[in-house]
Amino acid sequence: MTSSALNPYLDLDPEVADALADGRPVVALESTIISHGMPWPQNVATALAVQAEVRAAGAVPATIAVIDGRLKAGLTTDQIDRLGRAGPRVAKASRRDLPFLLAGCVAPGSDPGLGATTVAATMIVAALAGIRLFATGGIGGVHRGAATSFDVSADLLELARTEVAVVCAGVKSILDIGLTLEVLETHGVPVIGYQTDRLPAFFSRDSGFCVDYRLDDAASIARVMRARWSLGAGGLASTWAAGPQGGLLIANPIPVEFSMPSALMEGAITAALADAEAQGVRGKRITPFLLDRVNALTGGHSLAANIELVLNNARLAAAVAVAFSAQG
Ligand code: PSU
Ligand code: MN
Repeated sequence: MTSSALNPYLDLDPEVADALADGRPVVALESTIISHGMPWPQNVATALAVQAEVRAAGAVPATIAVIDGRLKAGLTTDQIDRLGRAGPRVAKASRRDLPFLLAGCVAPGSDPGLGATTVAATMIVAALAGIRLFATGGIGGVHRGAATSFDVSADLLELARTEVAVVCAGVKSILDIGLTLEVLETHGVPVIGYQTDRLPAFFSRDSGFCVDYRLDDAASIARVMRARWSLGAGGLASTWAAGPQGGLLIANPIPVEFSMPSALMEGAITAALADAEAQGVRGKRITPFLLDRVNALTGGHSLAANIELVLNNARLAAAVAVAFSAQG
Protein backbone atom coordinates (compact mmCIF):
# COMPACT_ATOMS: atom_id res chain seq x y z
CA MET A 1 0.00 0.00 0.00
CA THR A 2 1.16 3.48 -0.86
CA SER A 3 0.07 6.07 1.67
CA SER A 4 -1.42 8.79 -0.48
CA ALA A 5 -0.37 12.41 -0.59
CA LEU A 6 -3.95 13.12 -1.63
CA ASN A 7 -5.47 12.50 1.80
CA PRO A 8 -3.91 11.50 5.11
CA TYR A 9 -6.46 8.70 5.67
CA LEU A 10 -6.18 7.18 2.18
CA ASP A 11 -3.97 4.29 1.04
CA LEU A 12 -3.71 3.54 -2.67
CA ASP A 13 -2.80 0.07 -3.82
CA PRO A 14 0.52 0.43 -5.75
CA GLU A 15 -1.00 -0.84 -8.99
CA VAL A 16 -3.87 1.65 -8.67
CA ALA A 17 -1.47 4.48 -7.82
CA ASP A 18 0.68 3.71 -10.89
CA ALA A 19 -2.31 3.57 -13.21
CA LEU A 20 -3.68 6.88 -11.91
CA ALA A 21 -0.29 8.57 -12.17
CA ASP A 22 -0.05 7.45 -15.82
CA GLY A 23 -3.64 8.44 -16.64
CA ARG A 24 -4.56 4.81 -17.32
CA PRO A 25 -8.15 3.59 -16.74
CA VAL A 26 -9.18 2.58 -13.22
CA VAL A 27 -12.61 1.34 -12.06
CA ALA A 28 -13.72 1.66 -8.43
CA LEU A 29 -15.80 -1.17 -6.88
CA GLU A 30 -17.81 -1.04 -3.65
CA SER A 31 -17.73 -3.33 -0.63
CA THR A 32 -21.20 -3.12 0.96
CA ILE A 33 -22.20 -5.54 -1.78
CA ILE A 34 -19.51 -7.93 -0.41
CA SER A 35 -20.36 -7.74 3.30
CA HIS A 36 -24.09 -6.95 3.19
CA GLY A 37 -25.33 -7.59 -0.35
CA MET A 38 -24.46 -11.26 -0.90
CA PRO A 39 -23.91 -14.33 1.30
CA TRP A 40 -20.51 -15.93 1.92
CA PRO A 41 -18.78 -17.50 -0.02
CA GLN A 42 -20.42 -16.18 -3.21
CA ASN A 43 -19.63 -12.63 -2.08
CA VAL A 44 -15.87 -13.23 -2.10
CA ALA A 45 -15.94 -15.23 -5.34
CA THR A 46 -17.99 -12.47 -7.00
CA ALA A 47 -15.74 -9.66 -5.78
CA LEU A 48 -12.70 -11.45 -7.22
CA ALA A 49 -14.50 -12.27 -10.49
CA VAL A 50 -15.56 -8.63 -10.87
CA GLN A 51 -11.96 -7.50 -10.46
CA ALA A 52 -10.88 -10.02 -13.11
CA GLU A 53 -13.58 -8.74 -15.46
CA VAL A 54 -12.35 -5.15 -15.09
CA ARG A 55 -8.80 -6.29 -15.88
CA ALA A 56 -9.91 -8.32 -18.89
CA ALA A 57 -11.57 -5.18 -20.27
CA GLY A 58 -8.33 -3.19 -19.98
CA ALA A 59 -8.70 -1.27 -16.70
CA VAL A 60 -7.30 -1.61 -13.17
CA PRO A 61 -9.84 -2.51 -10.45
CA ALA A 62 -9.84 -0.56 -7.17
CA THR A 63 -12.13 -2.21 -4.64
CA ILE A 64 -12.83 0.30 -1.88
CA ALA A 65 -13.36 -0.29 1.85
CA VAL A 66 -12.19 0.79 5.29
CA ILE A 67 -9.57 -1.67 6.56
CA ASP A 68 -7.97 -1.22 10.00
CA GLY A 69 -9.27 2.34 10.16
CA ARG A 70 -7.80 3.37 6.78
CA LEU A 71 -9.53 4.22 3.50
CA LYS A 72 -8.29 1.75 0.89
CA ALA A 73 -8.51 2.09 -2.88
CA GLY A 74 -7.47 -1.35 -4.10
CA LEU A 75 -7.71 -4.39 -1.80
CA THR A 76 -5.67 -7.57 -1.50
CA THR A 77 -7.42 -10.93 -1.85
CA ASP A 78 -6.96 -11.42 1.91
CA GLN A 79 -8.72 -8.15 2.65
CA ILE A 80 -11.64 -9.07 0.38
CA ASP A 81 -11.82 -12.43 2.14
CA ARG A 82 -11.98 -10.67 5.53
CA LEU A 83 -14.86 -8.45 4.39
CA GLY A 84 -16.72 -11.43 2.94
CA ARG A 85 -16.29 -13.76 5.91
CA ALA A 86 -17.18 -11.12 8.51
CA GLY A 87 -20.32 -10.27 6.50
CA PRO A 88 -22.86 -8.30 8.56
CA ARG A 89 -20.30 -7.79 11.37
CA VAL A 90 -18.60 -5.29 9.08
CA ALA A 91 -19.98 -1.78 9.68
CA LYS A 92 -22.01 -0.58 6.72
CA ALA A 93 -20.28 2.68 5.94
CA SER A 94 -22.03 5.51 4.15
CA ARG A 95 -20.93 9.20 4.12
CA ARG A 96 -21.85 9.85 7.74
CA ASP A 97 -20.04 6.75 9.06
CA LEU A 98 -16.60 7.42 7.57
CA PRO A 99 -15.39 9.93 10.21
CA PHE A 100 -16.11 7.49 13.05
CA LEU A 101 -14.31 4.60 11.39
CA LEU A 102 -11.28 6.77 10.60
CA ALA A 103 -11.19 8.06 14.17
CA GLY A 104 -11.12 4.51 15.54
CA CYS A 105 -14.68 4.39 16.92
CA VAL A 106 -16.37 0.98 16.89
CA ALA A 107 -20.03 0.74 15.86
CA PRO A 108 -22.16 -1.41 18.20
CA GLY A 109 -22.09 -5.06 17.09
CA SER A 110 -19.36 -4.45 14.51
CA ASP A 111 -15.79 -5.68 14.15
CA PRO A 112 -13.35 -2.86 14.89
CA GLY A 113 -11.65 -1.04 12.03
CA LEU A 114 -13.63 -2.55 9.16
CA GLY A 115 -16.11 -0.66 7.00
CA ALA A 116 -17.98 -1.85 3.93
CA THR A 117 -18.49 1.23 1.77
CA THR A 118 -21.87 1.95 0.21
CA VAL A 119 -22.22 3.62 -3.18
CA ALA A 120 -22.05 7.03 -1.44
CA ALA A 121 -18.91 6.28 0.56
CA THR A 122 -17.25 4.51 -2.38
CA MET A 123 -17.85 7.60 -4.53
CA ILE A 124 -16.18 9.77 -1.87
CA VAL A 125 -13.08 7.57 -1.70
CA ALA A 126 -12.93 7.21 -5.50
CA ALA A 127 -13.07 10.99 -5.86
CA LEU A 128 -10.33 11.46 -3.25
CA ALA A 129 -8.16 9.00 -5.18
CA GLY A 130 -8.93 10.57 -8.58
CA ILE A 131 -10.97 7.63 -9.93
CA ARG A 132 -13.82 8.69 -12.24
CA LEU A 133 -15.63 5.40 -12.95
CA PHE A 134 -17.35 3.13 -10.46
CA ALA A 135 -19.23 -0.12 -11.11
CA THR A 136 -21.85 -1.53 -8.75
CA GLY A 137 -25.03 -3.61 -8.85
CA GLY A 138 -27.80 -1.38 -7.57
CA ILE A 139 -27.81 2.05 -5.97
CA GLY A 140 -29.80 3.09 -2.95
CA GLY A 141 -32.75 5.38 -3.64
CA VAL A 142 -36.08 6.60 -2.35
CA HIS A 143 -37.76 3.81 -0.41
CA ARG A 144 -41.38 2.89 -0.89
CA GLY A 145 -43.36 4.73 1.76
CA ALA A 146 -40.73 7.49 1.96
CA ALA A 147 -43.51 10.07 2.29
CA THR A 148 -43.84 8.97 5.90
CA SER A 149 -40.49 7.24 6.62
CA PHE A 150 -38.31 9.97 4.99
CA ASP A 151 -35.99 7.11 3.91
CA VAL A 152 -33.99 8.48 1.00
CA SER A 153 -30.55 6.92 0.49
CA ALA A 154 -27.47 9.10 0.91
CA ASP A 155 -26.38 7.58 -2.44
CA LEU A 156 -28.66 10.04 -4.24
CA LEU A 157 -27.20 13.08 -2.48
CA GLU A 158 -23.70 11.82 -3.20
CA LEU A 159 -24.55 11.55 -6.90
CA ALA A 160 -25.62 15.19 -6.62
CA ARG A 161 -22.27 16.39 -5.30
CA THR A 162 -19.37 14.04 -6.11
CA GLU A 163 -17.80 13.81 -9.56
CA VAL A 164 -17.85 10.09 -10.20
CA ALA A 165 -19.82 8.22 -12.87
CA VAL A 166 -21.66 5.19 -11.46
CA VAL A 167 -22.57 2.20 -13.62
CA CYS A 168 -25.50 0.24 -12.16
CA ALA A 169 -28.24 -2.10 -13.38
CA GLY A 170 -30.92 0.49 -12.72
CA VAL A 171 -33.04 0.80 -9.61
CA LYS A 172 -34.30 -2.23 -7.73
CA SER A 173 -38.01 -2.32 -7.08
CA ILE A 174 -37.51 -2.65 -3.32
CA LEU A 175 -37.39 1.13 -3.91
CA ASP A 176 -39.91 3.58 -5.33
CA ILE A 177 -38.37 3.88 -8.80
CA GLY A 178 -40.41 6.90 -9.91
CA LEU A 179 -39.58 8.92 -6.79
CA THR A 180 -35.92 7.94 -7.08
CA LEU A 181 -35.87 9.41 -10.61
CA GLU A 182 -37.58 12.58 -9.35
CA VAL A 183 -34.90 13.13 -6.68
CA LEU A 184 -32.14 12.55 -9.24
CA GLU A 185 -33.79 15.12 -11.51
CA THR A 186 -34.14 17.66 -8.68
CA HIS A 187 -30.41 17.35 -8.00
CA GLY A 188 -29.42 17.56 -11.65
CA VAL A 189 -27.99 14.05 -11.93
CA PRO A 190 -27.93 12.85 -15.57
CA VAL A 191 -29.38 9.35 -16.04
CA ILE A 192 -28.02 7.53 -19.10
CA GLY A 193 -29.48 4.34 -20.54
CA TYR A 194 -26.80 2.19 -22.14
CA GLN A 195 -28.30 0.83 -25.35
CA THR A 196 -31.79 1.34 -23.94
CA ASP A 197 -34.44 4.07 -23.71
CA ARG A 198 -35.83 2.59 -20.52
CA LEU A 199 -34.52 2.59 -16.99
CA PRO A 200 -33.75 -1.02 -16.10
CA ALA A 201 -35.03 -2.42 -12.79
CA PHE A 202 -32.02 -4.49 -11.71
CA PHE A 203 -33.37 -8.05 -12.21
CA SER A 204 -35.42 -7.00 -15.22
CA ARG A 205 -34.54 -4.84 -18.22
CA ASP A 206 -37.45 -2.41 -18.05
CA SER A 207 -38.83 -0.56 -15.04
CA GLY A 208 -41.51 1.15 -17.12
CA PHE A 209 -39.71 4.50 -16.70
CA CYS A 210 -37.64 6.33 -19.32
CA VAL A 211 -34.04 7.53 -19.01
CA ASP A 212 -32.90 11.07 -19.90
CA TYR A 213 -30.76 9.91 -22.83
CA ARG A 214 -29.95 6.68 -24.54
CA LEU A 215 -26.23 6.32 -25.46
CA ASP A 216 -25.07 3.31 -27.42
CA ASP A 217 -21.29 3.31 -26.95
CA ALA A 218 -18.68 3.91 -24.27
CA ALA A 219 -17.04 6.85 -26.08
CA SER A 220 -20.31 8.83 -26.09
CA ILE A 221 -20.71 8.29 -22.34
CA ALA A 222 -17.11 9.43 -21.74
CA ARG A 223 -17.79 12.63 -23.75
CA VAL A 224 -20.84 13.42 -21.63
CA MET A 225 -18.77 12.92 -18.45
CA ARG A 226 -16.13 15.39 -19.70
CA ALA A 227 -18.77 17.92 -20.69
CA ARG A 228 -20.52 17.66 -17.31
CA TRP A 229 -17.36 18.13 -15.33
CA SER A 230 -16.13 21.01 -17.49
CA LEU A 231 -19.11 23.04 -16.27
CA GLY A 232 -17.59 23.51 -12.81
CA ALA A 233 -14.36 24.93 -14.21
CA GLY A 234 -15.06 28.59 -13.48
CA GLY A 235 -14.75 31.53 -15.88
CA LEU A 236 -18.01 33.26 -16.69
CA ALA A 237 -19.86 30.17 -15.52
CA SER A 238 -18.39 30.57 -12.05
CA THR A 239 -21.15 32.94 -11.05
CA TRP A 240 -23.69 30.16 -11.24
CA ALA A 241 -22.13 26.79 -11.91
CA ALA A 242 -18.63 26.65 -10.42
CA GLY A 243 -17.68 23.87 -8.06
CA PRO A 244 -18.26 20.14 -8.15
CA GLN A 245 -20.88 19.17 -10.70
CA GLY A 246 -21.81 15.85 -9.15
CA GLY A 247 -21.95 12.43 -10.71
CA LEU A 248 -23.76 10.64 -13.49
CA LEU A 249 -25.80 7.47 -13.38
CA ILE A 250 -25.23 4.99 -16.18
CA ALA A 251 -27.95 2.34 -16.24
CA ASN A 252 -26.91 -0.91 -17.88
CA PRO A 253 -29.66 -3.53 -18.31
CA ILE A 254 -29.04 -7.08 -17.10
CA PRO A 255 -28.19 -9.34 -20.08
CA VAL A 256 -31.45 -10.76 -21.41
CA GLU A 257 -30.43 -14.39 -20.77
CA PHE A 258 -30.10 -13.69 -17.02
CA SER A 259 -33.09 -11.39 -16.53
CA MET A 260 -35.88 -12.54 -14.21
CA PRO A 261 -39.65 -12.31 -14.71
CA SER A 262 -40.86 -9.07 -13.07
CA ALA A 263 -43.92 -10.81 -11.58
CA LEU A 264 -41.75 -13.35 -9.72
CA MET A 265 -39.47 -10.65 -8.33
CA GLU A 266 -42.41 -8.41 -7.45
CA GLY A 267 -43.93 -11.21 -5.34
CA ALA A 268 -40.67 -11.76 -3.45
CA ILE A 269 -40.18 -8.02 -2.92
CA THR A 270 -43.72 -7.53 -1.62
CA ALA A 271 -43.21 -10.39 0.84
CA ALA A 272 -39.80 -9.03 1.91
CA LEU A 273 -41.27 -5.57 2.50
CA ALA A 274 -44.06 -7.10 4.62
CA ASP A 275 -41.45 -8.98 6.70
CA ALA A 276 -39.46 -5.78 7.23
CA GLU A 277 -42.60 -3.98 8.36
CA ALA A 278 -43.61 -6.81 10.71
CA GLN A 279 -40.14 -6.92 12.27
CA GLY A 280 -39.86 -3.13 12.48
CA VAL A 281 -36.65 -3.01 10.42
CA ARG A 282 -35.68 0.59 9.64
CA GLY A 283 -32.73 2.85 8.85
CA LYS A 284 -29.48 1.47 7.50
CA ARG A 285 -30.55 -2.14 8.19
CA ILE A 286 -33.47 -2.10 5.80
CA THR A 287 -31.61 -2.41 2.48
CA PRO A 288 -29.46 -5.40 3.57
CA PHE A 289 -32.55 -7.00 5.17
CA LEU A 290 -34.57 -6.71 1.95
CA LEU A 291 -31.71 -8.00 -0.23
CA ASP A 292 -31.31 -11.01 2.03
CA ARG A 293 -35.04 -11.80 2.14
CA VAL A 294 -35.42 -11.49 -1.63
CA ASN A 295 -32.48 -13.88 -2.09
CA ALA A 296 -34.02 -16.37 0.34
CA LEU A 297 -37.50 -16.13 -1.22
CA THR A 298 -36.26 -16.70 -4.77
CA GLY A 299 -34.19 -19.74 -3.80
CA GLY A 300 -30.91 -18.26 -4.92
CA HIS A 301 -32.06 -17.53 -8.48
CA SER A 302 -31.85 -13.83 -7.84
CA LEU A 303 -28.32 -14.21 -6.48
CA ALA A 304 -27.17 -15.79 -9.75
CA ALA A 305 -28.76 -12.92 -11.69
CA ASN A 306 -27.22 -10.40 -9.29
CA ILE A 307 -23.73 -11.82 -9.91
CA GLU A 308 -24.17 -11.68 -13.69
CA LEU A 309 -25.38 -8.09 -13.73
CA VAL A 310 -22.47 -6.92 -11.58
CA LEU A 311 -20.02 -8.58 -13.98
CA ASN A 312 -21.82 -6.92 -16.88
CA ASN A 313 -21.54 -3.53 -15.16
CA ALA A 314 -17.84 -4.05 -14.51
CA ARG A 315 -17.29 -4.64 -18.23
CA LEU A 316 -19.15 -1.49 -19.22
CA ALA A 317 -17.44 0.65 -16.56
CA ALA A 318 -14.04 -0.56 -17.76
CA ALA A 319 -14.93 0.23 -21.38
CA VAL A 320 -16.03 3.75 -20.40
CA ALA A 321 -12.88 4.22 -18.27
CA VAL A 322 -10.77 3.19 -21.28
CA ALA A 323 -12.62 5.66 -23.53
CA PHE A 324 -12.40 8.42 -20.89
CA SER A 325 -8.62 7.97 -20.55
CA ALA A 326 -8.18 7.94 -24.33
CA GLN A 327 -10.03 11.28 -24.61
CA GLY A 328 -7.93 12.89 -21.86
N1 PSU B 1 -28.87 -2.40 -3.68
C1 PSU B 1 -28.49 -3.61 -4.12
N2 PSU B 1 -27.38 -4.19 -3.61
C2 PSU B 1 -26.60 -3.55 -2.67
C3 PSU B 1 -27.01 -2.25 -2.23
C4 PSU B 1 -28.14 -1.72 -2.75
O1 PSU B 1 -29.16 -4.18 -4.95
O2 PSU B 1 -25.60 -4.12 -2.21
C5 PSU B 1 -26.14 -1.54 -1.23
C6 PSU B 1 -25.22 -0.52 -1.93
O3 PSU B 1 -23.97 -0.52 -1.29
C7 PSU B 1 -25.92 0.79 -1.70
C8 PSU B 1 -26.51 0.58 -0.33
O4 PSU B 1 -25.06 1.92 -1.74
O5 PSU B 1 -26.95 -0.77 -0.35
C9 PSU B 1 -27.64 1.54 -0.04
O6 PSU B 1 -27.95 1.49 1.31
P1 PSU B 1 -29.00 2.56 1.90
O7 PSU B 1 -30.28 2.29 1.22
O8 PSU B 1 -29.03 2.30 3.37
O9 PSU B 1 -28.44 3.92 1.56
MN1 MN C 1 -31.94 4.60 4.19
